[in-house]
Amino acid sequence: MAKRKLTQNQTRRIQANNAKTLHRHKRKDIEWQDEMLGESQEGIVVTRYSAHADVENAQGEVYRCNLRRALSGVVVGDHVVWRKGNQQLQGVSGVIEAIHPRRNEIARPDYYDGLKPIAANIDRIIIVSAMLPALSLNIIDRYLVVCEAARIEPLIVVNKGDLLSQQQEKEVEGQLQIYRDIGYQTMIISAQNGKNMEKLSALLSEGTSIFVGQSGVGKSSLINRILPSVNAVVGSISETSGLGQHTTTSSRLYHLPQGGNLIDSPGIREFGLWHLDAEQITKGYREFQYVLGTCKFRDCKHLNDPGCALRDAVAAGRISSVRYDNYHKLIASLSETKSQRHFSTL
Ligand SMILES: Nc1nc2c(ncn2[C@@H]2O[C@H](COP(=O)(O)OP(=O)(O)OP(=O)(O)O)[C@@H](O)[C@H]2O)c(=O)[nH]1
Ligand SMILES: [Mg+2]
Ligand SMILES: [Zn+2]
Repeated sequence: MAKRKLTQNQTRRIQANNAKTLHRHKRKDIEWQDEMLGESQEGIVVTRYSAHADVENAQGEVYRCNLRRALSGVVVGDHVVWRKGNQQLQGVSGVIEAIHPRRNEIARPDYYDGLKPIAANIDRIIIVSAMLPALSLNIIDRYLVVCEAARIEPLIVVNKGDLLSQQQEKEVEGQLQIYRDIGYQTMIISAQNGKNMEKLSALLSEGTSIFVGQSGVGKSSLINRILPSVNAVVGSISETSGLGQHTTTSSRLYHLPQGGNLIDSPGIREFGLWHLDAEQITKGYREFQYVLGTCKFRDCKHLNDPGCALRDAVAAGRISSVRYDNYHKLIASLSETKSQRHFSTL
């Protein structure tokens, strides 16, 4: 293969991975012997760090645990079987021995680790965006594809509503209408002045919800607004790049006083979807499903193909042209990222 110059991103990833490997090499795994451990008990993973996980027992006590070797995929929200040690070893209190089967999971592809689960047993994905760093419908669509694939109900929120002028708010409402028209719930909110926060909190009282979205959109700030005692760390937006600074580094599950659980998650730099194929992406656009079967050709790519029912629906205004364009961008990015990935693993 011809030699290509590494992009800045690729160089950064290689360096980060190298540091991770060195860290793993340095770390000595604790060997828990059977006689050092108490009875098996049930628990739920409330935080996953690179080498450990915090597990909460039925009494609400949290213990830092090691993972048995085969359980490296443990994520926040996992129901696990674990055993408490009769003493702490290097600050660790026990060990996770098994994971109960997951009801569902959300995952993202990682350049080095393959498909990486992010969280498990989720009832609601709250896609958080904001005008600052930038409101991107493309990113919202990416998350929606993931929600549809995992069959988890999404809620689309635009945070930092306090920064919007009346005119801007009208514009954002117009963009959100695209999603309301196809059956998604949407809301403009503000962690700063509390706009619509009661409405949002009311929706969270059942099941487990997770905040997802780019770094800097205000996920942790929303956690602090809903649960002031938590005091989650909040970062600033970089003045030079205008981007968030990846402040939250591990997902964490909180219990809400009115019932329900809420997970804060780290912003993801590039939310790739190359673990999904074109067909799965197409299925992720729920409003396309009614027309897809009626294209003239079975292998219609919905671009310039004659007799494309999808394109006709866009022309007739029955399907949003923004969603249609994003769809094609997503399909195109799929092949680009796949070839990039091939390159980066060489
Ligand atoms: N004006 C305004 N600023 C907000 C609001 N919510 C959050 N911010 C600001 O946005 C910046 C980023 O907030 P965070 O809560 O750290 O964002 P995050 O989504 O948790 O970011 P990561 O942890 O990096 O993924 C901080 O400077 C917050 O003060 C809001 O409703 N209005
Ligand atoms: Mg955060
Ligand atoms: Zn078509």
